[in-house]
Amino acid sequence: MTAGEYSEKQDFSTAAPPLMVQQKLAILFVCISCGEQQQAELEDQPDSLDKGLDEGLASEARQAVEHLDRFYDSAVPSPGPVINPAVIGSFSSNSAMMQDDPDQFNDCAAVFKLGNKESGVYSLTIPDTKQQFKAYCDMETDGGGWTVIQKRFNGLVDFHQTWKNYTMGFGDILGEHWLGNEIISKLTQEKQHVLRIDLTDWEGNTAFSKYEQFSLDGEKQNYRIHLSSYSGTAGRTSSMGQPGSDFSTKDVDNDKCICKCSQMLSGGWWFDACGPSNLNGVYYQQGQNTNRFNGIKWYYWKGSAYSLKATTMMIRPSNF
Ligand SMILES: [Ca+2]
Repeated sequence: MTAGEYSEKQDFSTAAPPLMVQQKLAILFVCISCGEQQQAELEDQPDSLDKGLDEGLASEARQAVEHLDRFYDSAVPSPGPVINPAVIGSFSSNSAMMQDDPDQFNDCAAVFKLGNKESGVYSLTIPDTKQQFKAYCDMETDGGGWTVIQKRFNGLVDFHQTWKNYTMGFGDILGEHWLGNEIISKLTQEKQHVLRIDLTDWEGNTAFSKYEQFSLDGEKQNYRIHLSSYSGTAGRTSSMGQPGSDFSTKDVDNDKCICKCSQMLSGGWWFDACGPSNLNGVYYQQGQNTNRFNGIKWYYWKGSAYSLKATTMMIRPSNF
């Protein structure tokens, strides 16, 4: 044997079994599209399948992203104009405050109309009950009076929560949180509501999506979402997916896919199969936020692979 000659036999047995990766990819593809042709596409990817599990997972993400880009066919619009860059800053700097008589207020719109026009945490009462809850009121954006139902901006709260936790709400009311499906359902069944969604990307752009009619059914109907009259700057098309989608979490699968979208994409959401959005996905920090199919996604603004920096979902009665 001469110097430099390769003397060690390469051992391919240490690579992860291609079959395992292939099965994982197959599940992913079927999940996203509920179609059948993707299995054939998988078999055209022998290179990625042979590079082992880590490479396989990276490939999985890339493939999923590429597939979603084809699946939702319209081009991604350019980022909209800066709407209200102050919202996120004001949110985290406000201190909690309480009004004198919480029995009077079912929502932040009622608080606002009685003269409390400072954003912060207020104690409210679920309609037709004595049951109180705390909510963050945004009194500045788009005329104020908004009851915040979801907030993310720093990744400190885990949103991959159970059905029970999404029902009851979780997180820090002054930080990241989910208000709770039961409260949202009660509020939006009591009277007609508007839903507004404000989004911030990692380049400092903001955009919003707004629905003039929004309601959630009760738990027996899996907190099914109803939306109409879309407008806003976060895409010409709504990213909320199909109207009438049921809510799913990691432990309760109500989506229209043979897979479990919540387990695959993380977080609780109104997954379709699995749909063009998930504002409760994994929070990725700047620099880690691209090529992420399980991040905080709003497809028609930033595409399927981009995970957003900050989100706010908030509701207000239509007659405000
Ligand atoms: Ca399913």
